[in-house]
Amino acid sequence: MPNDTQIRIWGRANSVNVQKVLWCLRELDLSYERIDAGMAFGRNREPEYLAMNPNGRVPTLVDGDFVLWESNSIMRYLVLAHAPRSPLYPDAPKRRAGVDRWLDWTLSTLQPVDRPVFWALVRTPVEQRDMAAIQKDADAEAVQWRIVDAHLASRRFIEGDDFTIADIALGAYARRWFGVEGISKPKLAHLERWFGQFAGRPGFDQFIAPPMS
Ligand SMILES: N[C@@H](CCC(=O)N[C@@H](CS)C(=O)NCC(=O)O)C(=O)O
Repeated sequence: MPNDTQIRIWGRANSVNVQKVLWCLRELDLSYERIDAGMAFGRNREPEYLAMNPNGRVPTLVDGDFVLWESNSIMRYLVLAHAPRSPLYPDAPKRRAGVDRWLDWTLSTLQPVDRPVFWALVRTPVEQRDMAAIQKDADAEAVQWRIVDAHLASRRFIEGDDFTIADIALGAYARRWFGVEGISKPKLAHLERWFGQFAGRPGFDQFIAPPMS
């Protein structure tokens, strides 16, 4: 394993945005140290943390004297700085733009519809759940997953033959979508087939597949 122990990741391992970064680090075979922060762990509202990341959110990357927040930007940086020839984030402008649009779409479109469903079914006590409202939110999320499903009809991975950081970003959310129970979800065969390829990838098995919390 290369000597990259100057990489430090701040953030709890059950955060989807931290999980993306951890999966990416594993794909790149980079070593790092992770420090728990956020929710029950606290630390992210302390002045030292806010000096690194004024949002008070996780993850934050520290690489030597370089500090970066925003999980998708961290994934891009990790490839460009530590594995610039890696197909995880392709060089060719059109291929890179294809990857970038899914990274942007995940933040702008998928995350807002995933959040209420995930929080209601994973982080809310059963007796406090309003299942009718949750089903409505799940239906709104399904609309977005149908777009991914249709795109995958003719592609092995989201942007073609190569696994990229766009698969990581979408895959981390897909694990939540497939993992939540108690709502009705449409059968999306292409999405299922695509998601089924990730089992066995060490970063997926270690950081994404474990029980959600
Ligand atoms: N767009 C940001 C979102 C960061 C974010 O909202 N992180 C959540 C966890 S997924 C957070 O910090 N929540 C507060 C906490 O954990 O205390 C990113 O992708 O890094």
